[in-house]
Order: sequence, then C-alpha cells, then structure tokens
Amino acid sequence: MEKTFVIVKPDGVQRGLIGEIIARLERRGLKMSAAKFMQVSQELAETHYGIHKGKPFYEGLIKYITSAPVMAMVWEGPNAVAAVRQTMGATRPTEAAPGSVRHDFGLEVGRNITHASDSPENGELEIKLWFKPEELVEWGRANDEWIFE
Ligand code: DAT
Ligand code: MG
Repeated sequence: MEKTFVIVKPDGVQRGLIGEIIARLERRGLKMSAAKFMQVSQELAETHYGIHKGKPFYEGLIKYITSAPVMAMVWEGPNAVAAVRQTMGATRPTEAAPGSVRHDFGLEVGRNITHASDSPENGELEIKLWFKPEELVEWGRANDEWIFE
C-alpha cells in the first residue's frame, strides 16, 4: 500500500500540535508505519530541501526546519500521498482549504506547520532519507478491512 512521509515542523511541535495532526491522520483512516521525534541536522535539511536550493526562501527554510525538534513520520493507506497533502492543505496557509491543517492553524508560508511528500516517488525517496528500513513497522490493524476496501 502507498506510503508517504510527513513532518510536524518545529512550529507545530512548539505549538503543541503533534497530537492534533496525528489525530487527524488517524481519524482519516491512515495507518502509522513509523515515527521519530528528532532534531534535524543541517546536512539532512539540505538534502531534504535540495530541490529548493537557490530559491529566495531556501536559507530561511533550512533555518526554520533545523530551529527546534520535529516529529518525522511515515503514514500508509490507499492514495496516502494525495490524502495527506489534502489533510495538510496548500503550501500557503491563506490558500489552504478550510478544514485543512495549514488553514486551521497557519497564516504564513514560512510557518506552515507540516511537510508531506508530493508524489509516491518522492515519498519513497524521503522515507529512505529519514528512516532506516528496520524503523518501518508492518502491522495489521484490527479495523483495516473497514477502512481499506
Ligand atoms: P510544500 O511544503 O507544500 O510541499 P514546497 O515543496 O513548494 O511546498 O516548499 C517547501 C517549503 O518551502 C514550504 O512548505 C514552505 C517553503 N516555501 C515554499 N514556497 C515559499 C515561498 N514562496 N516563500 C517562502 N517559503 C516558501
Ligand atoms: Mg514539497
């Protein structure tokens, strides 16, 4: 089943939103595969956001993601990438759909609370970058058959 990589960014952690965000993903029916609370190194930040290198917001983005601990997670489900992007909302909180995390808790693009992979291919790359294979847990959830068709 499809997996996607999610971060509760430093602002989400500092604001006590880890539980809120996990609750929304759980309530949606997505299944957690891995999670770790961690400080992001400069090197990991630069690799993760390598695609944005050279853009005007790059330096600020690296400073932001390394400024305090994050909650890094892997979530699984049918169309997990699209489902999680939808739950998080558009990159700019003022363009995010009402009811999404970025709408409900955010105002500024540089404090948009979460990261979520933007394609299944990038999801796989990001999971490999952030987690060792043995940190991913394959498990049967009691209500899987009532959520996954
Ligand atoms: P997303 O996080 O929705 O996948 P992205 O990959 O385009 O968005 O950009 C990564 C992060 O960089 C984004 O969450 C916030 C920041 N960012 C993007 N565009 C920005 C901009 N124009 N000004 C400031 N920060 C920006
Ligand atoms: Mg992105």
